[in-house]
Amino acid sequence: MKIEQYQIDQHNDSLLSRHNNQLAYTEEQLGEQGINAQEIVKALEAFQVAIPSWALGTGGTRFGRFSGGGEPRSLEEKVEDVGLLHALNRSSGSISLHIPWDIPGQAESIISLASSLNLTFDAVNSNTFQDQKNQEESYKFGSLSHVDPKVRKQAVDHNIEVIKYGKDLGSKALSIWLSDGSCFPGQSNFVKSFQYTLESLQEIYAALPDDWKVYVEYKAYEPNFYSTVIQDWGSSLLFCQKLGPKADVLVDLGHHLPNANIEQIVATLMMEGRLAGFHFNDSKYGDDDLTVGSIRPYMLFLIFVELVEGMKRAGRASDTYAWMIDASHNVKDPLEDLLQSVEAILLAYAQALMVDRKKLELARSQNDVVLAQQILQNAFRTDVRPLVRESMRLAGGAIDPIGLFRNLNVRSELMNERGRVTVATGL
Ligand code: PSV
Ligand code: MN
Ligand code: MN
Repeated sequence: MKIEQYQIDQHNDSLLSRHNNQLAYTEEQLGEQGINAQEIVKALEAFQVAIPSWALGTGGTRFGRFSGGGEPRSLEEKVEDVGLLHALNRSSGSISLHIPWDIPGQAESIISLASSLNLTFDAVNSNTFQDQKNQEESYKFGSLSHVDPKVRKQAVDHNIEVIKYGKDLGSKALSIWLSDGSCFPGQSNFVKSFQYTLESLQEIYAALPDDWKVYVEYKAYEPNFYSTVIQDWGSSLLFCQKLGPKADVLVDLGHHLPNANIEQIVATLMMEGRLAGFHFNDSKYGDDDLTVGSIRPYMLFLIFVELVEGMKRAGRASDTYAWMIDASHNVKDPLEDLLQSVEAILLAYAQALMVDRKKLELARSQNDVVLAQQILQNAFRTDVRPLVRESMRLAGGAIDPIGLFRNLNVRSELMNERGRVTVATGL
């Protein structure tokens, strides 16, 4: 299944006059506030969000998995699915692989498939949170932090192998998320676990190519429920600082204790120049991996307010950070879900770009709390959907990606091609 440009153009033609009216109204509204809407549209066009290979199938919970039809059965089909997303929204131009869920056979043929769909390979992820068939040592009691050096070595070697796969594909970063920790008090020695992990990470760091980065992801709990070795941004930052300049902290929105002020964490990491990027998702309770913006869109906006400010302060373009979605669940079509997530990210970004920074700083300097809140909420309460649609249209994508996905019956086409009962590899 491939979406042709003429199908996108036809779809856009049918929506164009309505879209233009809405866009003109938004431009006028922004213009009255001295904001150049076209500059925001340009910034949106440049913002690319990577798609994780494991979000393309219906997700599971530990209670069960209700597979949808037409899910990708191979790495090639996963790349094709991301190609469909990118054709529709032009904002999902890369795929992130998880090894060994995805094993690229012939790097050249997978690269040529990806580039025919205008895709590149984002960070590669290692997996030492599950045992694989024929694996000698078990990760039941940890991997990089394990008390047994043989297990640590196996986990280090796996990460080095993942770097090799990534090198062949043109990736430039390794993402590490460890489930290491303990389920009960007394089970592990916090300090030894940290030090073993640091030694292991140092070996992996030494194997990084010069132009690579390692992203260190933290998570408060799960699957370990008493302690996690890299439990929060502070621990992650500490590891990164000890490792060196090629290590940065990766923030996954679902990996915090309830009510954590994530926007403040982001501001601090950016101040220190140690933010790698994001795993976007949303949650009500824990690492729920729900659609971005579905539960707490205001928090997402506040995070983007900090991201925009941090990027400006550092003089860094948005494409120098790693933006990715890390979400999947049981009840929606995974491709529609990803389109919704990308749209939510771009909406929050557009709103954050609208914030009048000068006025905000002035209000802050005068302790005008009411005005400061108003400035933020004025942006948050502006309907910027026409700007996001325009950025996709200008880039060659669809004005209404989900609408077109449905009009073209993409899911039933995929079911015809791949079968009704398919289960994508991954969690
Ligand atoms: C763990 O919860 C996580 O967020 C990590 O990024 C993993 O790599 C990914 O989900 C898949 O399990
Ligand atoms: Mn994650
Ligand atoms: Mn997670």
